[in-house]
Amino acid sequence: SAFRMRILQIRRGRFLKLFLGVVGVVAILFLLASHSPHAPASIRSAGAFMSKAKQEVVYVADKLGNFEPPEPPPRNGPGEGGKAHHLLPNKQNEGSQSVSEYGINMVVSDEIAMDRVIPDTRHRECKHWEYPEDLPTASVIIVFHNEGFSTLMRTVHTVIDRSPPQFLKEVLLVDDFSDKASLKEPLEDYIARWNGKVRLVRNKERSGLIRTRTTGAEEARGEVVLFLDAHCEVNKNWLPPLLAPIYRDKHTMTVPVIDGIDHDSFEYRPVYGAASNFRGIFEWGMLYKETELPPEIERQREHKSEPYKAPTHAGGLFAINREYFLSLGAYDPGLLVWGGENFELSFKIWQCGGSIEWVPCSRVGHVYRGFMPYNFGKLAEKKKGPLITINYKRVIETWFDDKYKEYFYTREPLARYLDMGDISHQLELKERLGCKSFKWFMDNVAYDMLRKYPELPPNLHWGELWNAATSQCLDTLGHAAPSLMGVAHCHGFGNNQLVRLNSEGQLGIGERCVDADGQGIKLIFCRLGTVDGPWQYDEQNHVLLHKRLGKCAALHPQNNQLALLPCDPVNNYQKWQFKQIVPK
Ligand code: LR7
Ligand code: MN
Repeated sequence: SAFRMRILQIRRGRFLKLFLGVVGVVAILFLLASHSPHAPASIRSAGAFMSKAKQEVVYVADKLGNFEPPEPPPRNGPGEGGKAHHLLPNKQNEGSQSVSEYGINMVVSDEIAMDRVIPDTRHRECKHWEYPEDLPTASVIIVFHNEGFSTLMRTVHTVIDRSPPQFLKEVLLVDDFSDKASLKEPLEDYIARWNGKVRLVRNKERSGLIRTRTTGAEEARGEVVLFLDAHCEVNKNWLPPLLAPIYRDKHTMTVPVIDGIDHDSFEYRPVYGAASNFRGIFEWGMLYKETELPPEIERQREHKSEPYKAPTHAGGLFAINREYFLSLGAYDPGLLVWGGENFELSFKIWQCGGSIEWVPCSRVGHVYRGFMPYNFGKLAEKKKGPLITINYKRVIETWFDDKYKEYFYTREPLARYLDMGDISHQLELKERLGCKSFKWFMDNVAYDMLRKYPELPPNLHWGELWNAATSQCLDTLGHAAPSLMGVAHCHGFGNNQLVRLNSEGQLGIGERCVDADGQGIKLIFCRLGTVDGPWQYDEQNHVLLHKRLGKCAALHPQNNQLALLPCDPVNNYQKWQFKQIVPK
């Protein structure tokens, strides 16, 4: 039946294309005839198509359905239509306070309806797709720690309102040991309105989002587990398109396309246009990135709106067969709190025989916060930064081949010294499941990533870049690129002072690069697809030469600003040394 469904979808597809062409011609003729800027005829034609298409589908199989809901009537009110909402002056203070507490303007959220209408951001083809009537049921799992009440509840409302009830087994809320009063009895009272369709379980201690998701999957009763962050609004007919690829193949994980919701105004806006398709990748420091679907893949697709394979995903929003997820060991239980779990699951799925598909016809809004409003609790004796890097290290040590591990340590040299704990169980699992190499993954799945993030040449030097005249260190000063670099007291923690010079002359700090021009020495975006740079370090004289401009990196004695000056190897203001950073 899986095979049949694919045929059906393809047939539907051809029909759709033909139809869209016909509609186009009809609409143009109509426009020519009526000179009307609006074209009601095309809408009527669409209706005709729907019934015609249904006959066609009924003829082929009686198992497909179109779950498209009726158009909601437009409404007026705060945030309706996905528009930005702004507070009256007397509420603005309270609003800003809530932003510092939640990373989200909860006063704005409180004024917006739970079921506000949001724009349908999907490709126009999407409303014509049909899906099996007997899709698997889903448990929508929302883990939360100290989230705002109305954003959490809006997530639940939209799931209940915009999912065909026969496919929604339950909404499972898993409380990761929140301490806010609003999330105690008030939450229990509120969800009672859904008569058990919304369930709540609570951790007895803080477990972090990764372990809490695993708990949710164990607890869930649906055939598919579908994870959402606690500050989402699912969009029109979001659920069937996520379930259909899993129906076809249980080893497929599906990912909706994420739209943005502004943390301050709640404006709902797509990150990408309806016809542009992106997919998840990463750079060698394991920062998550997205890149346009490679043209050679796009060309092979019949429809802009059909699902496509992707190397990885952002982490928060995805669906997977529950048994399959658990058979993969769910998430590595050694991963702590936040970060890297998206890669762990992605590599595991791909390398061990499954696949990941992004689904353009499933759209979900997510509130992007400017900062993380919570700390990592007792789980993190270490600071957040190292903890996330420890997660990355566990993941790459488990799933990368040696050659690729080296790229991670080149980009993140201090990670070599971090204690990642015991990964023997992960390696056993990889062995037991007979998983493929990382090279296989790179060659077959993530190959286009190298076009942006090529394999890295080794570092010749790395550490703090110490100036002999002032004993200060090169520092980004916490500014985002593009910006002027400065110097500051050497603190030994790395971070904004951890500088790497590779064998191709590229000077890097984190994922950014250092270059210079007449204005000074700058932190810039590295040129995608390249790993080279203009710098050369002279180990005898300790000068840092900018080869292209033929000058040396110098500190101005007067104003302590950085500049390129004619090289003067006896001038201490031009002498730099890479000093080893001792991991703390
Ligand atoms: O200790 C915690 N316990 C929790 O239950 C910390 C957090 N959480 C909850 C939290 O309440 C929220 O519901 O976990 C969920 C995710 O936490 P966020 O919203 O603070 O994470 P994020 O949106 O900043 O980060 C992204 O990366 C994370 C890495 O571990 C998770 O995978 C998030 O789910 C993920 N979010 C998305 O993918 C949404 C799209 C954003 C992008 C890119
Ligand atoms: Mn989030």
